[in-house]
Amino acid sequence: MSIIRVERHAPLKRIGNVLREAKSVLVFVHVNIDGDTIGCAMAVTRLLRRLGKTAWIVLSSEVPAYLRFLCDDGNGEDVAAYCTEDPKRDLPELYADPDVCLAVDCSDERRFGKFTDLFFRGKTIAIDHHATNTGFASMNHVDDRSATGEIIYRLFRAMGETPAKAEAEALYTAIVTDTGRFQYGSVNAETLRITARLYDCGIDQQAITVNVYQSDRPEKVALHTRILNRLELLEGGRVVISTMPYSDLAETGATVDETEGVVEDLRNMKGVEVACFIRESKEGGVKVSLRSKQLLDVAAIAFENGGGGHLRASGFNAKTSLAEETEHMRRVLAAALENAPEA
Ligand SMILES: [Mn+2]
Repeated sequence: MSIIRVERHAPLKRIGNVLREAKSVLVFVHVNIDGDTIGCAMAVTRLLRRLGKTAWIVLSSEVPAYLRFLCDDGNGEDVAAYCTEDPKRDLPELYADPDVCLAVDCSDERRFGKFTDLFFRGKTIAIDHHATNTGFASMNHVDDRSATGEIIYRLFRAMGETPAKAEAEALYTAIVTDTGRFQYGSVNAETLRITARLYDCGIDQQAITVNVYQSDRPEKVALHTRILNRLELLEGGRVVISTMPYSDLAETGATVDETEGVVEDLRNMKGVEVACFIRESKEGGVKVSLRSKQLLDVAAIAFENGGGGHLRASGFNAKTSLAEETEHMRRVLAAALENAPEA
């Protein structure tokens, strides 16, 4: 009988030692890339290269336009200098035999998209903050913090490293995006202490704000206008649902990552407890995003439907049609509200 040892709370110091001993590291991000996953990946990749390692980020989906500045070394947004979408072609030796495969902000191995098999070729490490994390790596460090960016900062410190400016900016981006600009209940004094340390590293917070929050394309605004126009209030205004047929993208010229932020806008309405955004996928089927305000555990709802996430922010994919899933979610959310605790 073989014993597979899985560690859920591997100390960051030991993870740091494994990274220090490695010659090559592949860093894995989750599909539907957000600021936390790519911010962590860029911070750690920059650090590893600074320490003389070969380090690359494996992309299973595109880096959204608003996050590409993280790969800018003063010569433009050079994603290809840090990331590969085809490691077999671009990094044949590393593809065949990586020392370490490190996943950041990924709750399970399905989050790598098509690269699940590649991940398990190296010594596997996962650093994550999702309560629904399955402990899929051989060394896992799962900590219920506001952003995986907080944990990666702590990894730097455990390794005795102070983030360089670009590394600190990547970590700040991870934290500011995953906390909804420091608004979520997951934010605490430690989040702000770590953020203060990142300021001490010389980050250009204004430049990050412009890149992340003040660079929307007109096509994105047109897409959000459509989605918001389609919203439906249910359960006395406590539930809001909106949808996006895949054809919206071609008709507005927007890209799929430009749906970012719309479900939070839906939740912003007074009286809404839970917001649900359902979009058609290119491959068929739908992606459902859920955000709650104060009462509902949307991680549980997502988990029951094969997805995962956080107490107030979660999602899942389904093979249903847009109309079927909308009807399904009307029922699921009405029932969940009925069982929710009182405000
Ligand atoms: Mn995250």
